[in-house]
Amino acid sequence: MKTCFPDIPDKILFEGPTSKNPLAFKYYNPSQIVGQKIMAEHLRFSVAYWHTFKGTGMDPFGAATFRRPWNMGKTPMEQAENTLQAAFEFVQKLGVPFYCFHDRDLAPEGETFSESCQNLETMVAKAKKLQEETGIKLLWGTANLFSHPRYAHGAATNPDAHVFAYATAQVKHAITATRELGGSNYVFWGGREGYETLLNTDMKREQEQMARFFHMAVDYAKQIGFDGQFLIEPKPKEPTKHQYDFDAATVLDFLRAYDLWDYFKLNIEANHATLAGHSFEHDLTVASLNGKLGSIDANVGDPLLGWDTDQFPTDPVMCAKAMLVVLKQGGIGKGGFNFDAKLRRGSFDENDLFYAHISGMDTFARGLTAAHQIIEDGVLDHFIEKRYASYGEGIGKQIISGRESFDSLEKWILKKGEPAFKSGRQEMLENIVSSYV
Ligand code: XUL
Ligand code: CO
Repeated sequence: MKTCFPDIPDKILFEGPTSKNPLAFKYYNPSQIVGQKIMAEHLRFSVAYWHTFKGTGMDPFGAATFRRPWNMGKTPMEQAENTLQAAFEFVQKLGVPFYCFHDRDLAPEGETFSESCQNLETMVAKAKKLQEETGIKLLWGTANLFSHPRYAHGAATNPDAHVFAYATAQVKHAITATRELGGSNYVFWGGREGYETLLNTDMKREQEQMARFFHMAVDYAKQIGFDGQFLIEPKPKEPTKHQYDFDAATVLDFLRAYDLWDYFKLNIEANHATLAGHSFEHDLTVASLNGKLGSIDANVGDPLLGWDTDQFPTDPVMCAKAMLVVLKQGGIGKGGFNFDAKLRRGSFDENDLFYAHISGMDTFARGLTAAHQIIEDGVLDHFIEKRYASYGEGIGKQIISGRESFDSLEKWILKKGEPAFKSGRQEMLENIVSSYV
């Protein structure tokens, strides 16, 4: 097939912050060393197949605006093959090491379950060949358990055992495909695992079913020797009103309660964290301090809109705060930064896909270098250390040692009286962080 991106050079290059070329990186310089690693190894960027190659620009008010040449083949399988070619051309030109897919955007759903599996197998074989030829790797695979009408009431949490069984069979093939392609991770996003009304829902049963489903997935991964990391991606509100995987804290509690702790980490998505009423760095921190930050879906919501707009990140301060969390845990490990982000409906040119990814990559690169320097200079760490210094001596040290009680501390207070007032210096610290970006 001929090129899908004729205006784009073979490779998007780093030209530095003074460049005016919109098809060049200003900050993302893959080979630049930041601390112990080069930028490419820190950021492990990935392109999301569903938005970038299968996104249509459709919204509830209007039809598709993206007319991608690769989605115009005669049959669904021909379209899938054209899309795969376009995807590898795009990822290669952008110079990103990874991609991610849902089973149903790599290969179309067939008339029967067997035909769907066959389509997937055919496309996996083709993807494997292109991976070998280009060196591009799979960051993670996943299954689409939310688009088909059979999943209207959920997949693993569906009240109908028949649908539960269908979902497990589908995921079996998605994990197999991910293993076949050497995927570093496999992601579980609940999709419709939640409910609309308790008038028709047994919440306890549904959560138990979800746990059962995860245990079966763990067993299957062991059975076939899949050594990728299992990740759960929390998200509140959408598509169901009450999602069981609401945020990082909710998912961690679920893993503890159902004996799944050792088998899963989290894939934290910025726009999901903010939909849950948290900042991106909050949910990253909740995951990280529990040793569970496995990967990141790099996007951003619109502060004026209350839904999952999945935009490309453009705020380097937000990215610096995120990168502080990642650097402090020693990196993102087997995970990466997957642009689960889409163009606005009016940005319908193929070239817009490049502008968007370049912008997101530059923004994260700025966040990375800023966070690294903030840590090197110890500005925040030093302040935080001083803020808690009272626990390192005197009564604070005693409290930590476990030797104090309500009674003994009351006696101490009766002697010492009121504590001194100490400012948290929030505005000063905010200005310090922006001065590094
Ligand atoms: C949906 C979402 C998904 C997951 C993978 O909001 O983020 O695309 O990342 O299923
Ligand atoms: Co996501």
